[in-house]
Amino acid sequence: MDIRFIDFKIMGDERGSLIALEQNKNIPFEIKRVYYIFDTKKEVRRGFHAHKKLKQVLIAVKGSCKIHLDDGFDTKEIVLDNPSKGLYLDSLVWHEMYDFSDDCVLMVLASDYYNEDDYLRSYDSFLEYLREKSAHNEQQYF
Ligand code: T46
Repeated sequence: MDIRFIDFKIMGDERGSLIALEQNKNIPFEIKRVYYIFDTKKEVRRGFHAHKKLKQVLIAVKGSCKIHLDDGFDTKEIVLDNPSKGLYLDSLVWHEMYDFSDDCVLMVLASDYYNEDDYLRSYDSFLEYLREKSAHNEQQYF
């Protein structure tokens, strides 16, 4: 699975640290939306979807959480626990977030506005969408 982390430059001095996020620079798309998830209980698991088109960068700006990733072939568990590291999440990756620390603030930069039609919210519909897409690509190729 092609998972990409982005290392953000920390501009620190004796006063503390600062990170700047810029669209089409250290964030590889135009940023249309920012949201953040916080006060999530440790035992809660959320996500359980993939996006058809949306690209996102996830950053644990405080605390930590884990992410389960699944592209229909491979799965991976990754830990986000560093505000200077972003997880680039391409479209068509099933993801679940879990094991949130009490203080976790998970900030997400997204390439588009909120659109419920972009969500594949059942695992079966995700696999079906992948199958249809690869059949369509094969047809175009031959
Ligand atoms: C994702 C992961 C990482 C909105 O109205 N606008 C928004 O921009 C968002 C993100 C959500 N909502 C509504 C939709 C639901 O009624 O807020 C409620 C909670 O959203 P959801 O259940 O989708 O939350 P998560 O944590 O399962 O997923 C979120 C994002 O929705 C999703 O795109 O990739 O975080």
